[in-house]
Amino acid sequence: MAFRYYYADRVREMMPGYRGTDEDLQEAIDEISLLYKSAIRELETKFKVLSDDFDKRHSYRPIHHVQSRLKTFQSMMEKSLRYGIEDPINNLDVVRREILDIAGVRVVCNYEDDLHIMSSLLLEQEDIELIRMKDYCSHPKESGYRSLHMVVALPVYLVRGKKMVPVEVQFRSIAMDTWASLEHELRYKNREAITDDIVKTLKECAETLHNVDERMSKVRHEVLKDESKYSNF
Ligand code: 0O2
Repeated sequence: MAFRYYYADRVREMMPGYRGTDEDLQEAIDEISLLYKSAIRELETKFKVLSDDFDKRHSYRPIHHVQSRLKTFQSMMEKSLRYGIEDPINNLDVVRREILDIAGVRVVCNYEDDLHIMSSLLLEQEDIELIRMKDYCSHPKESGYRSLHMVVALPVYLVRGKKMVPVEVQFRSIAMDTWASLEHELRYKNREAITDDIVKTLKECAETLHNVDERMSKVRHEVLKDESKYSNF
């Protein structure tokens, strides 16, 4: 294997107390890496195919870009502890069952309409199993955050058969993504500097961008009104 997600000795330093051998730990880490990276690749391909087909049918690509990430081992362990999983390093099977965003795919669409179309097209696929959905588009978070989150399980075919792997998919419009990326960066840079006034301003910016999203959608429908392009996708 040319490049490893994590080496067992590094993980031992980070999370002392693993009871098995280094080989056992490396095997468990490599399995996580293979399964979740493969599930991400499968999903990315699905979105590429949908985008190509949409372009073929409508000369339009609803997806602006797709971003993917595998959670760092440290972040996986920290979240496990926050979720009350005891001794996560010795209970990696429980971590894999409970932590549903080890693999994450973010689908940034041009308009809000597009993200609903793309999420419906994904859910229609018969190998996709919806585990849960959080609709922060209809019900934004207190911070102003908007996005459609779903956790789906999809099959990854290995030498020894099929494994269903959960992936968190976040669907956003460009405007939603602009706000979330900047806000995330600001929070990450200096958490202490985020005063109540800043929180309020950020929330107002989210509202402004939502307003822009709605107005741009209206303009788009005006421009395309004679074409009924997207009525049946
Ligand atoms: P990263 O690196 O983006 O993944 P759950 O996972 O559902 O058990 P959680 O973590 O509360 O519990 O889920 P939630 O709030 O539905 O989704 C978490 C992810 O959504 C975050 O991941 C962000 O990507 C995004 N998110 C949620 N709220 C906000 C927000 O107010 N601002 C921004 N910018 N993003 C938000 P992580 O864990 O931050 O990391």
